[in-house]
Amino acid sequence: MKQSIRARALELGFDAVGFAPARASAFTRANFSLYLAEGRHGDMDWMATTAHRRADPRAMWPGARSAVVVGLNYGPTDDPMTVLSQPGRGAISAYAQTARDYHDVAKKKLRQLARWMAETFTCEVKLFVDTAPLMEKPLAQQAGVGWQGKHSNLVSRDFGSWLFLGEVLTSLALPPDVPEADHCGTCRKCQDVCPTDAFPAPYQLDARRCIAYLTIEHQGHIPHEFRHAIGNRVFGCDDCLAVCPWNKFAEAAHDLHMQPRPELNAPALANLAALDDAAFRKLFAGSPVKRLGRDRLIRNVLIAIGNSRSTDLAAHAEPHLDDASPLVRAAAVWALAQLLPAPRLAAIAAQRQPQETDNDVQAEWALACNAQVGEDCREPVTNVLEDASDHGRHR
Ligand code: B12
Ligand code: SF4
Ligand code: SF4
Repeated sequence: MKQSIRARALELGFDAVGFAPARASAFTRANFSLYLAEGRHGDMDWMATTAHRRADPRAMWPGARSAVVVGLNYGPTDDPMTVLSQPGRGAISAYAQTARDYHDVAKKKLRQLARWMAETFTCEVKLFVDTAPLMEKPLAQQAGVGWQGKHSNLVSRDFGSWLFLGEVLTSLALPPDVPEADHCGTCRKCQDVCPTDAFPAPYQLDARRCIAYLTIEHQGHIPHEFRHAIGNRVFGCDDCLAVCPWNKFAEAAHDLHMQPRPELNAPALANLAALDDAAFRKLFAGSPVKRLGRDRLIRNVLIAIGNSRSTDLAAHAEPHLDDASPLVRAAAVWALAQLLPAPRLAAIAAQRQPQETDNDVQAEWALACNAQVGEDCREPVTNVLEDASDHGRHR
């Protein structure tokens, strides 16, 4: 039975398949409780509200006996970190550059697998990809698909960091595969590369500090503490995944839907800043970026513009002082404060600040205007002006 399920899953285009009992270990449950108790989930309230079901697959579905865990390879063709040294461009995480949203691609294949299992073995099935209250990574480790590395994501010996996960839970009692062992050893590359120091300890992530959380999940203003570290990352972050030495075994994705779309690879910040709602929807149709919404993307783009050290890009930030969204206006104020000399900023503030009705944006203006000229963040702007050939200095 297992062999034919595995064969069917591979035939449908999944790259990895494993089997595990449909339950979470006491260790996993304890770690999840600690995560919530420490508030590491930030404003992802849905993690806490579904905690009971999320902590154990059987709390969600008491009839579940086994999990068929699948992995879909989205191995990028280029190093996702190359764009980080191109400050006039936005870094979109590799998982969001694919031709189609992995949720849709994996769900379609999982639906076919689940239906086939139900018909062939007369069993009950439920399928999951990412958004359901199920802890997918520990389950995938139990199923032998990989191990949870020190960055907390699943690492595969065959595909490195680049596997999406999905599952079919079933009422069938299938013999489990051998869980994968930890192969991190003494390596700590992922911990060391993290720009925001988001790992309180190896294997543990404080999502509130993670750029993926700040740029994708966080609804409000991006905390000042992290704005410089975000650099030009406008959607997600791949750094801890990209540096993993196990990627030397990774292969570029072969599923056509997992191929990168060129227009989402390092788009110019100036073009992103110009997107209105309709253009945003068009560009990101079929991409996970669409769920972010135009306002939060522009918020992120303005942070990246502020970090660009390019005075040319200030012209693309300034129109956003009139944006309908306070989230966008606040980020525009911050971006201009990073790029413009103090007298120019003061002149704009004199025009705009009195009309501003939102308290948060007012606070942003106050901070921007009180900041001392010569502060770290402004010094390089002066350098750029002195050396006009040096457009877009690296962070
Ligand atoms: C919430 C969430 C996020 C949050 C929080 C991530 C997190 N680590 O908690 C944010 C927004 C930050 C995020 C970011 C990303 N995510 Co995400 N995310 C999820 C989601 C929905 C839930 C994860 C979860 O349950 N977290 C709760 C914590 C407590 O669980 P945990 O991370 O497994 O933590 C374990 C370890 O801490 C471990 N532990 C603790 N101490 C110790 C000590 C030792 C010795 C050991 C061995 C273990 C250990 O125990 C905990 C429980 O198992 C899953 C999908 C799902 N339903 O599972 C996708 C998922 C994890 N995300 C995914 C991806 C791709 C990403 C990003 C790479 C996207 C990007 N490029 O921007 C980043 C990676 C950031 C990172 N380093 O984790 C993929 C990962 C695929 C994979 N190969 O693992 C998933 C599985 C989605 C999918 N279906 O493919 N994500
Ligand atoms: S995704 Fe980026 S910010 Fe988040 S933990 Fe990894 S390296 Fe740090
Ligand atoms: S970078 Fe090193 S420590 Fe981090 S997951 Fe990969 S092997 Fe483990």
